[in-house]
Amino acid sequence: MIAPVTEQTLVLIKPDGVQRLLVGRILVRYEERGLKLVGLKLVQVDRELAERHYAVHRDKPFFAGLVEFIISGPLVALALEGPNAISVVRAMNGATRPWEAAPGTIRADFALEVAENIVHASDGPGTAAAELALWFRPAELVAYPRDIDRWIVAAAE
Ligand code: IDP
Ligand code: MG
Repeated sequence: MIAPVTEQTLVLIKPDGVQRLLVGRILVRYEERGLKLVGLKLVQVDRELAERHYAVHRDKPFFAGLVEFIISGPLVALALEGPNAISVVRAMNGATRPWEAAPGTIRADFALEVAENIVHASDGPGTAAAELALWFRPAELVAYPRDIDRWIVAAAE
């Protein structure tokens, strides 16, 4: 058996998800998959945090619009943990462009346009660590046991 790597990743349910009353329906997907909620908050983002979060896109033509969108209303920040959580969540979210996202993914099910594509997720171990530190103070990430994990996470050999 390939030993899974336990990872943590950052998810944002963007302002369009909050305004369209989709927070619960999106959260339940991650929960039902078995991912563990280790951080959760509603945030009215300021411009500085938005620009830091999307700093990698600073030179892209859509950067200004992206920042305006992400500060246009509250969003929900989640920290999720589980085996291979980073790639699992990226796959559940679907392709950046919703019209290219596989059916059954969040973006395919709930979005049509790239600028308003409902969710963000970290794209690798480095960005996950940096984004979790950007969005959550250490004390806001909670370590706790879940009894259900014996049915979800394989025991280490
Ligand atoms: P990702 O969110 O799937 O990781 P990125 O390429 O990192 O995709 O882009 C970050 C976000 O910027 C996207 O989720 C989307 O909201 C927005 N974005 C990406 N490309 C475009 C574009 O061509 N026009 C407008 N917005 C875009
Ligand atoms: Mg990205």
